[in-house]
Amino acid sequence: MRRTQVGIIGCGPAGLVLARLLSLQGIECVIIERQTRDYVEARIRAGVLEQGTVELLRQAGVHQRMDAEGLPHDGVNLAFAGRLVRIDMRALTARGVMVYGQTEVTRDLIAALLADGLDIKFSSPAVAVEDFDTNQPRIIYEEAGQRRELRCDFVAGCDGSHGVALQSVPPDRVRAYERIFPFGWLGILSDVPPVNDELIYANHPRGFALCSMRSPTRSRYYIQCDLDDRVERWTDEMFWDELRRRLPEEAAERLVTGPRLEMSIAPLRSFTTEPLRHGRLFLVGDAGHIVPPTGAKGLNLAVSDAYYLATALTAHYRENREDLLERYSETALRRVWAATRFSWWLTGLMHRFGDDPLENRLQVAELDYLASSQAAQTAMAENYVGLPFDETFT
Ligand code: RFL
Ligand code: PHB
Repeated sequence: MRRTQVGIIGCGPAGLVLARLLSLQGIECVIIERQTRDYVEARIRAGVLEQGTVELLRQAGVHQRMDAEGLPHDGVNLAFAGRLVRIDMRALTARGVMVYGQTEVTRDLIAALLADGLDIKFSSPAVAVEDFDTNQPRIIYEEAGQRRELRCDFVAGCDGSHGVALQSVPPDRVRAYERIFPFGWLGILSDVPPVNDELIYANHPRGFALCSMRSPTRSRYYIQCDLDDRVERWTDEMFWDELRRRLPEEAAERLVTGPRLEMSIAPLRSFTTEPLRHGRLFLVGDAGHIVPPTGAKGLNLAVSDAYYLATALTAHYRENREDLLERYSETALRRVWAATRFSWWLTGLMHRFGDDPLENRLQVAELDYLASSQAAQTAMAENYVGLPFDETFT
């Protein structure tokens, strides 16, 4: 049976950042990942890094490609009622965001960890976490069809929204808060230049639209769709036509279209579990909470959770301290709830919820206020660039 200090389930941003921060402190860990390396490195997901995430990746020494290829953004745009309003994040908060795909962050971290000799067991699904109320929790997993065990000091459940870490906890010890939004996002990735050099979030009576990007030659666009919609129903042409209709005229005229590299539908869901710690099992990232993608918080929360847990584990191994491990759940959750509130607010402001035209008038009234109020813009900008990490957590 294999032994390690910290057993990490999941090779997404949460597991990878945690492993990197622990390795830099000389704390031994092993990652157990269900999928192959190719699969993990090809997954297309989030695209916007908060300033705190960028700074953390720099401190972790995985920033070379991000700083060379990422696109720093100082502003973000809101389109509504034929208008386009720019929120100048830099002027309002002295901070910004970086557009650099989650796919690239994942690749950079995997390369750095493997170069350091970290053991990542790909194609090895975890099936359960056991004995987490003792000092010797175990991850039960499969490797090449064989049942195996990893004995650990601590287990980090970084296994995403349907992971086994949370499922291993008896339901009566978990409090869950869930909201399923009555729509999804249909997304396209295409090698065409982005319609705008900054993101545009568009409120339109036909439904929400988002213009994002991965590089100066690769665009990522989303349109709100019904929950029961299917990708097979959409040709590329239909997608571009619908997107164009939801954008302000000046942007619609500039839109360059092309064939899809990928098209997929993501449902919008908010889900938070409390607490994020069960004995020696810690939930990190999507394993403990999901936010709707409006506001681009999911990946950034995975990173801040990983930062807090790495800090707490370092204090445990270096200084024999338990206080930060005890504060992990409460500290991480405060940031999670702040981002959940922001994502819920922006989702509510920008999407079509039903047929009642009153709703869109109220949304436009709020957007109008936002356009005219520096206080309202500052509040939005502070949340968009990312709220600060808790500085007392040291
Ligand atoms: P991840 O990235 O889902 O990684 C979890 C990892 O755990 C593995 N795993 C297991 N491994 C071993 N044994 C098991 N039993 C396992 N079960 C699962 C999985 O294969 C995976 O490698 O979670 P993490 O690290 O917490 O990171 C969170 C972010 O990935 C997530 O918040 C965002 O990507 C959410 N999200 C988006 N966020 C945005 O801000 N903007 C977006 O546009 C956006 N698009 C998305 C998304 C999430 C999606 N999911 C989860 C389906 C699009 C999709 C499709
Ligand atoms: C993306 O580029 O995929 C993206 C950007 C901003 C969001 C969500 C997704 O709010």
